[in-house]
Amino acid sequence: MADLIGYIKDPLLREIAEKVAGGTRISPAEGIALYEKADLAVLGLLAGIVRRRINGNYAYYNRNFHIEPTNKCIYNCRFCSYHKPDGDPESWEFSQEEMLGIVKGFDGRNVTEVHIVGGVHPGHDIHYYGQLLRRIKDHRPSLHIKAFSAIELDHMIRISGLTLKQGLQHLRDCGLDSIPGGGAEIFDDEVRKKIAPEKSTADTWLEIHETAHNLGISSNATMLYGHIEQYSHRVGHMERLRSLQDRTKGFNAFIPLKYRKANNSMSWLGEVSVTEDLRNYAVSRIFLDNILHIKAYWPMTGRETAQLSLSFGADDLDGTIDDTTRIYSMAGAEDEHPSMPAGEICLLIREAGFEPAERDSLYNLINTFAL
Ligand code: V47
Ligand code: SF4
Repeated sequence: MADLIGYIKDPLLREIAEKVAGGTRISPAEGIALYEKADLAVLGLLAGIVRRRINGNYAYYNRNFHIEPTNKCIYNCRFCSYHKPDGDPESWEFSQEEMLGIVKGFDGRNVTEVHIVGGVHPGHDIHYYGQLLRRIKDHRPSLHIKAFSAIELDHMIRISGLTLKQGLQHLRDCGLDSIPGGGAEIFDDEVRKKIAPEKSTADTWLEIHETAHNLGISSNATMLYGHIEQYSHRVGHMERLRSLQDRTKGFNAFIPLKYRKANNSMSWLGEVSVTEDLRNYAVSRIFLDNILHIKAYWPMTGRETAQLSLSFGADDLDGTIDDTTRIYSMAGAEDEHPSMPAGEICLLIREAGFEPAERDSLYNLINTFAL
């Protein structure tokens, strides 16, 4: 593949391409140049080189389900189609019994992970969520619990009067295994203030993840793109993640999340194209040389874009989900009842020319035999 670089005519792009092929890190200015100047074919070529260097021909997936404890939220992010204030007739919350009931519904079924994320409930503190973690672990000790975005953590720890370190230590002791990537949005303060004015700051998001990493709790990172941000904001966001990863090595995966326009107050912006999605996967794969996995979260992208993204740097499709999330269908994603059996995920991966690899939540291989 590296021989093809000779066909790149633009001198700056050829220089960047040679760096990427040689395994040298690119600068933020070069990241912006890729977004601005490189066409889809060049980006696919370069992202493919990095992807194969890190992940070979594997495309990962896992067997998971979600619990969304509540859609009640004290914040009002402009892009969010999901949240309702406490007391709103469309607001809801599960009791701990009901959430445990969801976990028990998977008894005897081959799942390895539960992903728990919801709105920022005004009254639920760290002791409430700690108890939930303990009850899930008591019931099924081997289930990996990936739970609570940094925004939920910030609130639940603050109202409990603990420091971040104490709060995360407590949750870890209760059974928290890793932290999902939500709430990162875009780190640039100006853009963040416009799309999520009340939300925890970028510095807080990063501090929570760094504290967690230092306590041995790994995490994911997201980036919400395709709204009012510029390419420089995307690169600035990834640069902050890349430097944190240099210090801690605690991020498992990076998950670009395309802004979806249904039922929220930014709908007038529309949505970016699938081409832009693929270009964005590719630049993130090239830029984030120290985050091993790029996840195409299929309930949000749709199955076809997720499949295509494997040729533009993504190496992970998330999991089987089993119709347990509503966040994206409410924002306009095509799959109203997202659920994909492992066999179907494997087929999709094979059709794209890659080898399906079932993983656990920390990307240890579970198996690679054909399903
Ligand atoms: O932070 C909300 C995003 C995130 C919209 O870590 C929207 O494995 C697009 O972080 N259009 C929460 N995106 C979900 C999340 C996640 C999902 C899957 C896997 C993992 C993981 C993490 O959802 C929020 C926000 O960025 N979001 N509304 C919308 N209209
Ligand atoms: Fe609340 Fe999260 Fe929606 Fe923001 S994105 S309003 S924090 S549920």
